[in-house]
Amino acid sequence: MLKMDSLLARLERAGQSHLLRFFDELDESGKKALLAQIEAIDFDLLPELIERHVRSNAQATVPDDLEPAPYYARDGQGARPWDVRKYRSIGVDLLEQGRVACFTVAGGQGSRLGYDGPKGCFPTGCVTGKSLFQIFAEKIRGAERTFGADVPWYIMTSPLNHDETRRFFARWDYFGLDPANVMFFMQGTMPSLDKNTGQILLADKGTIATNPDGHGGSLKALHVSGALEDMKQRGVDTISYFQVDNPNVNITDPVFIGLHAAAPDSSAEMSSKMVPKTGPEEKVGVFCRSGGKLRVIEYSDLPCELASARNEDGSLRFLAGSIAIHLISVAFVEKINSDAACALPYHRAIKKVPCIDLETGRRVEPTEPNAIKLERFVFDAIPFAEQSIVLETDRIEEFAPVKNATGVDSIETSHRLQTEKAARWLESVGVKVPRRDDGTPDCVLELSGITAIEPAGLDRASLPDKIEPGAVVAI
Ligand code: UD2
Repeated sequence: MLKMDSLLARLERAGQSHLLRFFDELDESGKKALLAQIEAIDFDLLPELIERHVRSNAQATVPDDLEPAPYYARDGQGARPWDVRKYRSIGVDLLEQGRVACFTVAGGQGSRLGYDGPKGCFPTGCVTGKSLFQIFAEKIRGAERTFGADVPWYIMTSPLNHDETRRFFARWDYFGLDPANVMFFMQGTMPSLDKNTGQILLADKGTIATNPDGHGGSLKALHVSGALEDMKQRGVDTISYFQVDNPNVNITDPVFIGLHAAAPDSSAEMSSKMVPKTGPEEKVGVFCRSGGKLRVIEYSDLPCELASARNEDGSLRFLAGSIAIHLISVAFVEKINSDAACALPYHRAIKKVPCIDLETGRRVEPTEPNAIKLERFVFDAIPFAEQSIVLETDRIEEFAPVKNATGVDSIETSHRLQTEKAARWLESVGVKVPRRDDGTPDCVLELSGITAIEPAGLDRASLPDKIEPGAVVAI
């Protein structure tokens, strides 16, 4: 009873006592479940978050000293030349020693694609329709063969898709990977808040409405799930982080790994890849510098005049687009988890969240956005690194995201980019690929990671001499 009284007092202090409004209507197990959910909420932090993100709706401000971030040009040339071969060989060594793990943030659903299921299960291969998970699994198999070492794979799910993701892997026999090397864990959640009052919404009388806490939650989830400990036991010290929506990503890039580990201006804590933005309006964060630190400003927070500012040669001043590919050291994730000064900020998004009307007790399906979701972004960890570097990569080689049902970043654009990448790789070893007048391949091509993880890994003898116009080929 005492416990109940103190809980009620805590809720009242936080302005959240409505969470117990229907408590007496719940059966014993329902009561227990609700109390457990309430206990999991950080009531020390919540009032400040509500003040900042609901009451005052503080707009993100960009620092006055914001300037474009320097980056390593991918060919080793540019403002600061570097020895691509040297860093590649450092990266190869680390891969051969089994010190690199893959990490996919896969908490999202395919809803923007009109797909009802975990995004990683979405059929994406442009010829075979392989799922995103299968595409990554085959790259891991190719990497394990190439480097002669295990590449453990950690997959962060969310409560929305954890069980379904695990069932999918079991149904597909882990796509040929050793199940002992594939680990799943769930990300955390945050309570969803009423956008006018800041009150936590109830999904039903005994359940708090929650949302996944953003991919930034992955740094905490790696720790609390035991994944970090598992990595250490395996001798892994470097995490190759990528999003579930990008089938073209090079998940074990020796050059990037070597540069991250050994570049003179890298503290080997958190490094990133960039592609030059296609234009001011492209929806990717931008690498910037301020106060001597590298950071990403999300596209929605970058003022228009900065997003569209140009250099004398006409190029975008803030050119370096973040494609959410990072290398993160195990030690850095530990630092983020143990040092309170490294807490990642929350960002707000306004969404429609079905909830219980507190007056009537009936469930409401909102027609307008009614809720604030609070999320953390992984790139907000970058300024906590002592020194962080950015490596330029080629858009076609590494960025073919599947985000929307049609238009930009859709399955159609991804298929085109997958084909172009495969065409380039085949041409690099002398296979003739038919091209249209505008230069685009006159065929559909898909290359599995099992076949090769880089052009040099292609076995010329097992490839055809040429691809026929209009052919649809998976290799
Ligand atoms: C993200 C980046 C953007 C750019 C772009 C490249 C943010 C805020 N923006 O935009 O700057 O780099 O990607 O493609 O990150 N996820 C979880 N749990 C969550 C939320 C997201 O696992 O709680 C995963 C999700 O499954 C996906 C990834 O994070 O793999 C990206 O999430 P998104 O689709 O919300 O990000 P997007 O495309 O708006």
